[in-house]
Amino acid sequence: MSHHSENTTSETDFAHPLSGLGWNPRVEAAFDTAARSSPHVLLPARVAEARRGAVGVRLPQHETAALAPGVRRAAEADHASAPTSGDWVAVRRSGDTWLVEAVLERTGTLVRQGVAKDSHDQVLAANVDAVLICEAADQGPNVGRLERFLSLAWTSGATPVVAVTKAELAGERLPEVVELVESVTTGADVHTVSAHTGLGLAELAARLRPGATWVLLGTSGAGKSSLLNALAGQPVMETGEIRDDRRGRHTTTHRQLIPMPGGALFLDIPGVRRIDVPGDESGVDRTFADVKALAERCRFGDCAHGSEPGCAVNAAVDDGELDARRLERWYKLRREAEWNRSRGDARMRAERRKEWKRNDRVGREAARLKRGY
Ligand SMILES: Nc1nc2c(ncn2[C@@H]2O[C@H](COP(=O)(O)OP(=O)(O)OP(=O)(O)O)[C@@H](O)[C@H]2O)c(=O)[nH]1
Ligand SMILES: [Mg+2]
Ligand SMILES: [Zn+2]
Repeated sequence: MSHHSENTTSETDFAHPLSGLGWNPRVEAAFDTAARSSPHVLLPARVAEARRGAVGVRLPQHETAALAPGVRRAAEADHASAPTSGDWVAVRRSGDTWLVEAVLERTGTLVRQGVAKDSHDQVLAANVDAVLICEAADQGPNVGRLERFLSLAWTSGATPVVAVTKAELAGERLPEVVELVESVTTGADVHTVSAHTGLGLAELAARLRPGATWVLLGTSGAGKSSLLNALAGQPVMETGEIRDDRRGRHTTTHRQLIPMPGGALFLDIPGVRRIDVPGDESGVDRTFADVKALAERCRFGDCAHGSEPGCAVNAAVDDGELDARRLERWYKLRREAEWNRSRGDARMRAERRKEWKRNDRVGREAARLKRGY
């Protein structure tokens, strides 16, 4: 590249080809580290869709990449390390296929905890800056669910933003719905939007910084894909009717990364019915920051908010300043987070034990071979 035209060439002419996918100095540094330690020529790419054993990447052109043996082994040992939507990866060309050689270090990871006995944590989205939680105005709102989504979002390290969707369907109830949503949304903004009438879209669009990655979180039928289409100004995702049997239809069946006209990126994911709070109380406490702040004003540092004198939490409930049900939900989610953490620890112990046994077997086998019988 010649430099004599410096005066007439703007900096953006030299923009990285991946800048439209959220490429930034942090990712660049992570990629350089991966590239230096590999004997191959590697290229950076972003995962748009994760499939079984392969990923759809953007380089920026769409390609399918298989997992290199090292990445595959790591993914088998720890499912959470498998490349997932939003991940930055280092790929290389091998014959006529692409191979993912490394998954670059993540920030802002939305993880759905697996609490069933043999389930694994599922990384829903990697490298997200903001989580847009969608709650339909005509179906509630369900504040308990919202608190769960908020807890998950806070734990991810990304910024939660709440969208009250399908606003026009709430009719006269809209102010009441929004007020209820706001009453459980501490420290996050609430946007009232309608994909059909266009209400609130400009305000929301104004928040979408170029290069920032947003993930949509909400139940099936909450209007996530419709909102995405409305923000994009054109159909980028399929949307669908909600089925009457209340099971939802899951119009969006796999996660997808969509670059938006203004330069932001959106990860549309299938609706989530139930969210277990992560085994990390910090997200829950952040969600209930208002209640936690009250608790810090109790007379006794170890106040259990029972019948202790000088309990600021109970005083707030008595004054009608704090909804007793919200307090109950805080306790419940904290207990659940604790329980999930212990489950996670137990699972990790069991996995480690399995690993030891395996190594032990391999060791015995090696010794047997050495002895020659
Ligand atoms: N009246 C009205 N209907 C809406 C609005 N937004 C979405 N809908 C409808 O709600 C239904 C579900 O919308 P989707 O965008 O497919 O919902 P989703 O959250 O992406 O659902 P999944 O992909 O299954 O997770 C569709 O019938 C939409 O037309 C809105 O602002 N107003
Ligand atoms: Mg959808
Ligand atoms: Zn107290």
